[in-house]
Amino acid sequence: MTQQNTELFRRHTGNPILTAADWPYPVHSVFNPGATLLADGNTLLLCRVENRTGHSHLCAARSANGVDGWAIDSQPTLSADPENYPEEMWGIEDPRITYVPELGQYAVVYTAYTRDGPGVALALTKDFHHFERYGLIMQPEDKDAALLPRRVGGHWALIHRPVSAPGAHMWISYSSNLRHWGSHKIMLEARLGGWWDANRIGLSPPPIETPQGWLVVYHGVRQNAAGAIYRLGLALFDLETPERCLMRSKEWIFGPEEPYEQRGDVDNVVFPCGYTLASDGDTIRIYYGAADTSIALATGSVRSMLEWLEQHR
Ligand code: BMA
Repeated sequence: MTQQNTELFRRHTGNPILTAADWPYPVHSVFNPGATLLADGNTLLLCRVENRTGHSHLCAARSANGVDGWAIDSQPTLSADPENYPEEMWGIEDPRITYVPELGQYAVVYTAYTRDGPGVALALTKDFHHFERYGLIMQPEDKDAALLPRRVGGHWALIHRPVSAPGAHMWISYSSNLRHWGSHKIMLEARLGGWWDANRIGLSPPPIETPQGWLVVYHGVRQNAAGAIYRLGLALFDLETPERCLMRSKEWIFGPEEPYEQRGDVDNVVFPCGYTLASDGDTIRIYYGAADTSIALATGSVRSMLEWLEQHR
């Protein structure tokens, strides 16, 4: 089984591809990047960067091949702005990027770290230099959110992960204006007991639109005596009714195995917030935070992910 799973995603041999040492200004750690392919063909990563205050901001890194030669912004690209957005008082984290053709803009959905815990914030941008902030769109405690790239049934759709006792599940909500959200539906529940994805799950990168449905890579958090282990699983959702789950994997597809994933500020974490899809429509590059310390890359195939899900549902 492990062998099969290893084949689903191939880690880049040069991992981690980005670390704090690559940054043009002093930072403590870089992880959990959102990702997108820009119109000029460059890969853009919007990285979560933590400095020695312990708070995070977002910083863009661009590369022609998506692997190396990163041009990193010389200062923070998007910083917390607690004077105008008090909900960002403890920083901003974990961006998910969706290109929205109808708006001709990228939607960046990120975590605003409020006094009452994480909430979901939205900003739109055309160029990752100027941002139009919408502020908090889901109150705490809520995170792990991404916008779908197009309307569903005439409405925008946001996947997110509110926390409620005793569990944390994936939800989807709808809006006509990106500001006011309703028609909340549960999308995927954390399992119970001994499962790898018991009690706490969340969306990882934005969903991948395929002819078979929205393919979702989600994370499951397994608590054990030594702490938590963050691993990834797959689920498929109906294209026009995305709260309808068509298939869900029993096993995880990717977990911390390499030293840079197992040891860091937070041990045993693989946490992707973004991917890019090659022009063949199949080759997928997943960019992930490793142990809340550095950024790593793994490559896979959407077709193989769908086949694997069919076999392991
Ligand atoms: C999650 C998020 C991520 C982080 C992970 C492991 O809850 O806060 O930003 O990578 O925990 O610490």
